[in-house]
Amino acid sequence: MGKGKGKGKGNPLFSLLILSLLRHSISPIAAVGSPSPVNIWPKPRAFVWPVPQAILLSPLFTITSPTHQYLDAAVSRYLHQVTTEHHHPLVIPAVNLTSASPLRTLEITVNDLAAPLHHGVNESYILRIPSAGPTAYLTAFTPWGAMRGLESFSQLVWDDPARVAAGVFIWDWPKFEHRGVILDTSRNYYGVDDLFRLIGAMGGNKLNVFHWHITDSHSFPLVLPTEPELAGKGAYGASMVYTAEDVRRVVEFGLEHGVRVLPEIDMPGHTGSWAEAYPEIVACADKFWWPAGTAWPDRLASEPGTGQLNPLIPKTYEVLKNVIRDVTTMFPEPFYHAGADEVIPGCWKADPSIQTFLANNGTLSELLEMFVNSTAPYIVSQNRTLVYWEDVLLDAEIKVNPSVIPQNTILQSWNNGPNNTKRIVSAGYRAIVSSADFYYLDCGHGDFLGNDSQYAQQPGSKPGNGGSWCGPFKTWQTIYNYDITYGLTDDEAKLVIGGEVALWSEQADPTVLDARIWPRASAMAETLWSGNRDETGMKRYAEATDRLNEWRYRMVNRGIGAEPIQPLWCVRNPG
Ligand code: CP6
Repeated sequence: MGKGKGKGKGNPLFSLLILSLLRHSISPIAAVGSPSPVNIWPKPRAFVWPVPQAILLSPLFTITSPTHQYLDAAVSRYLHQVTTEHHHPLVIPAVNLTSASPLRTLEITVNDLAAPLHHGVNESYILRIPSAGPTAYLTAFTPWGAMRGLESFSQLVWDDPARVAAGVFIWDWPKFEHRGVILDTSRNYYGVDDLFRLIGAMGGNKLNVFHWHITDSHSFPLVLPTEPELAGKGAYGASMVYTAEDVRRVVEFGLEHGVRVLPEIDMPGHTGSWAEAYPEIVACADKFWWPAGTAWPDRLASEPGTGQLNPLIPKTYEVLKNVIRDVTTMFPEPFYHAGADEVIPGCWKADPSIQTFLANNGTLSELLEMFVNSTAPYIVSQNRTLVYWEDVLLDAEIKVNPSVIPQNTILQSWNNGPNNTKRIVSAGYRAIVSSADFYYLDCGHGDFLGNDSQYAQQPGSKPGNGGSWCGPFKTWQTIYNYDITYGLTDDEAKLVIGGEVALWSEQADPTVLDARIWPRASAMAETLWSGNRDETGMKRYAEATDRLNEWRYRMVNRGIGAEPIQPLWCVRNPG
């Protein structure tokens, strides 16, 4: 692989000039003459291909780029991919080869090599593949934008010998800055290889945040240097853990794919697993605390005893200080997700010390407020931006006074029925949208025995035990159609930084990981990158079907077990 600086095209003023000219000359969603299935998923903002044709990749094809630790890794990977992938489109594109000699070089220019992979980093790129001439050009402001452009280039390559769409001009940038996937590694364990496969596929879909829901009530798989007992006793087993070295490798892998790794240590609820090491700081960790014969409440994940940290005990904060310090040391990511979802009244009420507090006119909300007040400032002091689940502000029963939540905190909505995203942004907070009605990938797989279930009424049936109650299954179309800023004013919509699909793992583990996530997460990826509407403002999902199907086959060829979205027959019998 050759290295070298591009010439004049590295000049930021030159790029700015192009950008501003383009801004006024083409419609951002114009896609001229793009015959399916020459396809980029997610669809670029501007894709101009006036005369569809292709050019062979030279056997000596190479990619040149400025030296950068992570971009170098991406360049090697993409060079290997485009020269060996030999993707055979389901429908052979009716595109002639140009008579020009093969493409020799993709020349990458980056304006700001020092830009860190942080929230809001510029991910735009311009890709030009001429119809003649030995060189194609990829220009980006940052290495992360260059990675997005490399992915687009790779998706324009097909066949053996490899050829690439030629006479193409692409200018592309994301609609939403935060585009993520949540994976829960507590209910079931996933190996580091599974996480790599997930992060790799995320990069391919231009998703940029891996929200790692590491710990929960069921297991505590993260080995912390100063609190090793939490995993030592709380993990499923000595081999079912993530060491500091594992985390380092996951974070590095993310950087090589333009994916941030955002850790969540859920608290004060969802902490039953902490009681294996520290029973004294966890309320209701006893498996049998729930009153015999009563139904589990809705919205409670199926679990042994949720466990909630006891805010009244000083030892709680001694442990937490170590946990938070260790996590911020292991994860360089400037966002820190501190959970705060689903704090259950019955759990705290079952604890004797808390009963005394309540008997003296204390309230459950005051307890949560005490907890947030004693932890949030410490997280902020570690130079982190806090992320919490919406419950901390919006729960019907246990919520804090907004004054204890720093104003730059980001709140993640998941109960979108009452339009909680609107409530979050009208309180002035930024929001990440993970509506269970659209973005929960585990839905439709659970033991659905809630009160509204047909089975609940039958004699002898057990009360619902939670699991994933959020059926039905969310189809890719449901996900694709969803507008995360629906019902918001323009000003409110500006506070929505993006969305995350979630795979909760009560009924998922590595055997089903790929198929539960892909290609449904791809549907969100396109909606958040370039939207779900065509140039006329209509939802483009009929047109998206063929492209998603093609992209799904390409993912499968890349080793991702994405599930099928239609029978092959549809491709053989188009129209
Ligand atoms: N675990 C945690 C969960 C869920 C949440 N938090 C969850 C709740 C309802 C459904 C699916 C998942 N399993 N820690 C809510 C944010 Cl339907």
